Amino acid sequence: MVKQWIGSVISFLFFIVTCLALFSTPAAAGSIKLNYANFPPAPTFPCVQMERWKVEVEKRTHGKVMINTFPGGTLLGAKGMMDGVVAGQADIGNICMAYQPGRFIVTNATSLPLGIKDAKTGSMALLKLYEKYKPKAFEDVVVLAMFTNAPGNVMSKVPVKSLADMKGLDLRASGGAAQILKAWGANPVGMPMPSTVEALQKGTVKGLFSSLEVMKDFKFAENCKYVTMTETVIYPFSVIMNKGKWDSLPPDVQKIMMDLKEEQSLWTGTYMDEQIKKSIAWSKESNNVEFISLSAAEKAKWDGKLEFITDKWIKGAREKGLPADQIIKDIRSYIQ
Ligand code: 3IO
Repeated sequence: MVKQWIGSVISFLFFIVTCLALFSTPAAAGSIKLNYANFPPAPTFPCVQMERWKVEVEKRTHGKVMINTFPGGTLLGAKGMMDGVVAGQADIGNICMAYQPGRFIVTNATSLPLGIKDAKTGSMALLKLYEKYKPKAFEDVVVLAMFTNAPGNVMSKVPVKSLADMKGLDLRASGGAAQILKAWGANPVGMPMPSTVEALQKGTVKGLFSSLEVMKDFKFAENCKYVTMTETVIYPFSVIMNKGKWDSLPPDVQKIMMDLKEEQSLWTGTYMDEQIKKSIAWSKESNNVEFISLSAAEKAKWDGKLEFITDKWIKGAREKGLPADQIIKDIRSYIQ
């Protein structure tokens, strides 16, 4: 009796397992294909993080999702990225929010001169800010990651040692960083990072204001033999997905991507901070770049010129009905 009963239980279990195997076979490998657009060249950090995300997603979905990556603006360029992803020209895209400053008011508050010390801190603060406020600017897309570059320094063809040297100097920057250059008396020239290569070669600009990994990744050290250490202001980035495409994904894939969001953001900030160190060493060794530090007194003068910028942002954001003071308070507490 008992033996017979155990026998039927075993055959029943066997039946269940067979059914599961037959009916829940995962979708065929590569059955979901996603296009991921990026604007700068493949060796730069936004594209390195893109390749890392691709590998992780393909691994964690066991190949059910395959990502086709398009670096170097081959699918969408810097300025058309957001609208291109909303329209579905690419499924996924990487945006630099500084290229459309009026569009990303809340998240661009991270590029005020608030003293973010590195990319890891900036990336986590940006992601937290996004998660708390879920800004309207992102309502047509799904956010897959948020990160920042490291604080900006002046890379130039001429030495910059004082505010007098900055006066009227044509330096490339965008968004919040451009406002800071202007406050220092320089002449900010707005353009996305990839256009800077030609602008420097032609002499349209005398340098740029951004994170130092570009000295190596874009070989700017060949043109810019001087770096002035200002360690001021980051650029916020986001990886976004077309909403319709997102809705079409199975829940297990969506979960894998959401579980990756914070991890990917942190990975990118950490990677960026590492690249800065390598780029500084490389610039000194291979191109003899001179790194200029401002004296404490000079630095105080530079910082003093920036005090009005945050107040001005608060005033403008308040007028748009945003909780401006709280946003600044939150960023300050996230970056402590
Ligand atoms: C950046 C943009 C593309 C590739 C590498 C980069 N490193 C820093 C940035 C920030 C940026 O977009 C800019 O305009 O300085």
